[in-house]
Amino acid sequence: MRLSTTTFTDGIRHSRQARSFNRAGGSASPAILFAFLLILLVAATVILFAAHVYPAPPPISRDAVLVDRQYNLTLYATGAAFLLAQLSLAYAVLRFRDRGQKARFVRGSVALEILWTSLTLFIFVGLGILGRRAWAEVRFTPPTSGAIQVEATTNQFVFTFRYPGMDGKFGRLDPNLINAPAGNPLGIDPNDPAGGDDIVVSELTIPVDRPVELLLRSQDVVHNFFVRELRLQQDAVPGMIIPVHFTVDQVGNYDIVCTQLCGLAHYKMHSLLHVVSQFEFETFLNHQAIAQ
Ligand SMILES: [Cu+2]
Repeated sequence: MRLSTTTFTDGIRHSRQARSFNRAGGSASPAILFAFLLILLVAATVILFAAHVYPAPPPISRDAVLVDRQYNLTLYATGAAFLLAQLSLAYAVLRFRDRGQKARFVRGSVALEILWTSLTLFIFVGLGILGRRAWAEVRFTPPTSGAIQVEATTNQFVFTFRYPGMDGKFGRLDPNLINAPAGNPLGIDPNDPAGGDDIVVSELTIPVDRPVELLLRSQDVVHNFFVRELRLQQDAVPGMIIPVHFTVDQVGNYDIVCTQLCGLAHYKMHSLLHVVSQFEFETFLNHQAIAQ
């Protein structure tokens, strides 16, 4: 009995010693595991981007090339910051892991705070200034002379495009006259002579290598005009006419989609952009003028 009591208390003392030894020495495994997972995550992210797993379709305008350039620049700058931050974190986790040492309160460094805050500010403002050309030129500068004007009207859940016709003038619109089943989805006023030759179609046809100015409108909620190959995504807002302009340098057919969640059938709000030769464009206009 005496012997067994001694063995029991000895056992407790030994296990307490073992625990305090562990506490004093810390444990490396959680830190190693965390650092390993972090490096794995960073490597997987870099490989995903570098391998171009989801490549964008080739750009079809000069502005689209500028957007791509800006995108890559932003990706390199933020990618470098991401790599640096995550690898530093992995290093810090390993270097300052629990070795049984006492925790120490660190106030930080004002100089370092100022340095990385101004560096971040400099990089972000710099990227914004560099990106201004790619983004603002399409929207805030007028198109070059001779641009073809096309009006793009959105509503749940269709795109409608209007060409001004031979007179080069759009007819007056009256919301009270909107009647899609009767063939007037835009509400063109029949009493305005400028509207008599307007061409209204559900797909956008434009000539290659000619500047096009698109006037975006919406009849109900906020929609969006997005063509991946143009790298152009612009909201259409009710009550506003939003101009954007571009020049496509490659013949082809491209998808136009709405990227604003505009209602239950948003997923099927879709149209097509046909980029054709100047001759085919004129033929298209003539055919439509006769048909309408
Ligand atoms: Cu929509």
